[in-house]
Amino acid sequence: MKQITVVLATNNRDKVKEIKPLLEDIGPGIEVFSLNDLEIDIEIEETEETLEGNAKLKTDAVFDLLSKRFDNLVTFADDTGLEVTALGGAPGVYSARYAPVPEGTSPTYEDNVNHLLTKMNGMEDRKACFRTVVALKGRIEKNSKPHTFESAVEGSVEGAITLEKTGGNGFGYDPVFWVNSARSTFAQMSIEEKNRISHRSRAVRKAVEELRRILTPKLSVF
Ligand code: ITT
Repeated sequence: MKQITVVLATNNRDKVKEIKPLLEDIGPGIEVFSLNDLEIDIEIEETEETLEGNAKLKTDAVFDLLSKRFDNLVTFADDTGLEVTALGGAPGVYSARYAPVPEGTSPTYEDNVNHLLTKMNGMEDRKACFRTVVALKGRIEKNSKPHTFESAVEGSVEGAITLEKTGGNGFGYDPVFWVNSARSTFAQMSIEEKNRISHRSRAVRKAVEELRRILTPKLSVF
């Protein structure tokens, strides 16, 4: 089987740490790289209003950049949003840019978490949901012909926003995201524990199934 290169179209190293172990068992002959592994510095502006739209922007940009460099290429992007019921679904697609900061700068994880806690001060309804869309775009040789494909899958997890930060692991909003089924915040979990139940792992597992299906050669019927 030909070597297949999967490139994770993200600049977020925390995401890469979670995604890579989930991609290890797609199959033989598959190598997974992050943009950082390939020393690629590309800033992709997230101009769409949906997670799916933004995930596709990322796969499109990285696919265009690398399709000449790799013969059998799959680009893989994750766009994630935290949706808080009492805030009408905010910050949602704007989760990375939630806290107001001076023009030309980006909020840190801590800025965003503090802003969320302030916005929710005194609110009783703390229900929230994390949603991830994983987009795939690739071109591989299948049955001795070039085969191009695009797809998107989603994963989510229900929870609640805590009153204060708890736990030192994870990233982003993890210290304030209480997972009902685990009775703890994501920041109190190891990567392995988070990967058993998270929005991202659910979307990534669906993407892995999709990839296995796409990469399996069709049997000829005589
Ligand atoms: P890329 O676009 O380069 O992938 P990003 O950090 O901009 O990286 P997103 O737009 O998908 O990624 O994520 C929006 C923000 O949501 C992110 O910056 C974190 O603050 C938060 N976030 C994403 N996944 C999370 C998770 O699993 N746990 C906690 N917070 C998360």
